[in-house]
Amino acid sequence: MRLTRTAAGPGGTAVHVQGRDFPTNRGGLCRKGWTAAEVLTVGDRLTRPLVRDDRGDLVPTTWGQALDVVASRLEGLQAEHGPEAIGVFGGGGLTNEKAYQLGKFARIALRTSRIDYNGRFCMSSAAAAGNRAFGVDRGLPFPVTDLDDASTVLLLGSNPAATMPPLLSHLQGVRERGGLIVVDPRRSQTAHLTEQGAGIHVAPTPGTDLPLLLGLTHLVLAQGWADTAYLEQRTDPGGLESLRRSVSAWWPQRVQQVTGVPVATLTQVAGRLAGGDGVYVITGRGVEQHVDGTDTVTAAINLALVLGLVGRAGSGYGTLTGQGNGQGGREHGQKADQLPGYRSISDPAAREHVAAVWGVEAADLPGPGLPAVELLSSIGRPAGVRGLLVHGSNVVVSAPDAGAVRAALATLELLVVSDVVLSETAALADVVLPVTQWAEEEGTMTSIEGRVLRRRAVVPPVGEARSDLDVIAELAHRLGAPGRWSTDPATVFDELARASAGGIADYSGLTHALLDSGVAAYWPCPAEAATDELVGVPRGGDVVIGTPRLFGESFPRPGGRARIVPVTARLREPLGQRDGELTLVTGRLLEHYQSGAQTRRVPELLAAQPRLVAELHPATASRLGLGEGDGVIISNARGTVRAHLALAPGMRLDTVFLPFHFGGEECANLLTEAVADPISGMPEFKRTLVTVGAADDAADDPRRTHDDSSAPVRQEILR
Ligand SMILES: Nc1nc2c(c(=O)[nH]1)N[C@H]1C(S)=C(S)[C@@H](COP(=O)(O)OP(=O)(O)OC[C@H]3O[C@@H](n4cnc5c(=O)[nH]c(N)nc54)[C@H](O)[C@@H]3O)O[C@H]1N2
Ligand SMILES: Nc1nc2c(c(=O)[nH]1)N[C@H]1C(S)=C(S)[C@@H](COP(=O)(O)OP(=O)(O)OC[C@H]3O[C@@H](n4cnc5c(=O)[nH]c(N)nc54)[C@H](O)[C@@H]3O)O[C@H]1N2
Ligand SMILES: [Mo]
Repeated sequence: MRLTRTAAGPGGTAVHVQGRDFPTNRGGLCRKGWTAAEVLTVGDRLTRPLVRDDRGDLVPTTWGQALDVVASRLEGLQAEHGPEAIGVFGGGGLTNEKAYQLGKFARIALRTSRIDYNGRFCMSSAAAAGNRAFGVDRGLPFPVTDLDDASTVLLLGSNPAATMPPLLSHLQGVRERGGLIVVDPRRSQTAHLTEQGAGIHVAPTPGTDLPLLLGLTHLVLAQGWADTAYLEQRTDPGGLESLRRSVSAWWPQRVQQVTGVPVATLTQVAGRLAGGDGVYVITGRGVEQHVDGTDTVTAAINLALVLGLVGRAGSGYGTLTGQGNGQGGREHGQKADQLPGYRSISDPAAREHVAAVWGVEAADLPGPGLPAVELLSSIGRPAGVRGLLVHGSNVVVSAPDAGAVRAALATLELLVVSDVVLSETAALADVVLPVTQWAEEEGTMTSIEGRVLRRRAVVPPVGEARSDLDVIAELAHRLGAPGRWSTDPATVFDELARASAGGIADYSGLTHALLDSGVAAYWPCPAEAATDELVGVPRGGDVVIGTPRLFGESFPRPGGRARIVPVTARLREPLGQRDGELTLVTGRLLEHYQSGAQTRRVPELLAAQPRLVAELHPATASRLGLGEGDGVIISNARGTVRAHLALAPGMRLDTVFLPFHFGGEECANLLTEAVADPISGMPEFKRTLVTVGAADDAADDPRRTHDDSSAPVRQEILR
């Protein structure tokens, strides 16, 4: 069945969203996908540049004036305080072309090292763990369709029933075979489906996945289930011994004590993992967004390596990518420490190569900058940024300790936000630039499986909206930047491909034209792969080029072997809850996307989830004297959030769940702490201590339940 969805498009053009029959989604879309056309035409879509006037209002202006203001203030700030006074904040929703151009713009037009992006909140711990173990970070090193035949999947901290419904069809088989094991402190929709399918739901104390994984590895080793032949052949020498030492203290009873997971469950899970072919270990944000996220993912990888799963056909380790271009967004240089092609900005050879493509001297490229949390908290500090350009993130809602972020942004001397709507962050800006989005522009995105996909324009841009590529080029010209600044996505892609040549994420064999011809291209896809030695393996009618499966022969590390990095668990005081405190776990709802900037503007989605709902176990609620639907306040030293209560028997007694999709007083990140994993820079979104209590009556006033931060902007000027 082909379903069609229609929405009146800009200028009356109707945009139809149709589920394309594609190997990853098989014609299916999630609810956000079906309503995606409506995001193009939301009532308050930004259509003209806005500049803040003397009275503090954002008023419409021309592109020429807005860009002149931005360029002259950037120059002024840099003349006074040096290049590092300007920061750039990108997004994993940007196309590959935009992400590439933004990284280049920061380094050679602004000459600042201060660039990072929201992927730091999203993929960075799994990326860091993958890099150090395998020498490469590609979400799934195998096509997603490989999961169809799995016999056992250990899914750690991921809730695809809400966050990636099309993926569920690939887990359908393993679920029916009773082989799905979901690790999540709450009974998420995915955990619920798992239990229905006779799989296992493991509900550890939040933030104890690392000891849990060390405990599973301990059991595997103790039972003699390690694949020693694989370890000998495919991993660095000495790895097994160091691993054995690092897990030796994690005997099952101790793991039970720390994680709350019964010994019998641990034994059952370890047995399933070791029990045959078709075994996968997969991580999601639930285990990654912690101060020990990199080590936790490393422990998951070690478990997969000990079992000999990685690089063996029909088994493996992977992480489920987040945003639309979560994968491609982390390859082309918007990361603080990165140059295009997933190269390191600290590597002299990489600097030489990329500088040559950009037409500058390697010595002129800045070094590594600050990861997102540090970048934001540098604002207002002596060497901190004084001006910030934001492309594709709504940090006022999505960054940890959002109250402090809002206060810091207010002290900036210049905040420029390019967005499609007046997000909570854009509402604070000095200059707001209206940009084009998905169906209005050409470009490429890279999927969870490392497949490079073309995104095509089907409707003209709304109003005066322009691509981020135009914004970047116009500013680069005004700043007198060296190099070429094309606004044509195909030309930018060609340059990206050259810059990536020889890098880890090598796109040099690809062009828009080649991708348009319908090939299924997986990176690394070097020039040779696309021309002389094009390996045409038919798959679903497509020609496959590049590398659909990594690690079959070797790992891209010195010696070609994977590395077992022994990790240990610091005891993180799961018992640190004082009287009355609960652990706040945050996550996602099916109907909303991220900060909600887009989905809260789609009536169907807002109607389905209009306000912040806190989930609490009925026994905990009754202990606190609270009932279904009650107004509650959730607070800690950083902030206070208002929500309404839903009784959820699938919650642990010691936790409360909040989605982070709402702004204003309903913003879960008012409570989270700006602490980050020291290796990856990923913030601790999934474990925060809070107290929950009844709200006063005023909280039930419906007028208070929605963020109103865009109110100062006169609606008529947005037409
Ligand atoms: N509907 C919807 N879909 C989305 C998004 C969205 O905003 N809305 N965002 C996209 C993006 S950017 C991303 S990154 C992905 C994220 O996709 P997921 O990783 O599935 O997302 P989350 O809901 O953040 O977290 C998953 C689960 O982790 C659990 N969890 C919390 N703390 C812990 C813990 O300590 N240990 C364990 N084991 N689990 C824990 C939560 O209860 C939650 O059910 O989704 C993508 N898809
Ligand atoms: N408590 C808590 N907080 C979290 C998380 C969590 O699990 N718990 N998850 C984290 C994760 S995984 C993520 S990915 C972040 C995401 O959080 P954000 O970075 O805030 O992501 P979005 O809400 O998608 O914001 C993207 C913005 O870019 C705009 N936009 C869309 N397309 C374009 C474009 O082409 N160009 C430009 N310039 N703008 C565009 C959108 O309108 C929107 O305002 O949140 C993080 N925050
Ligand atoms: Mo994400």
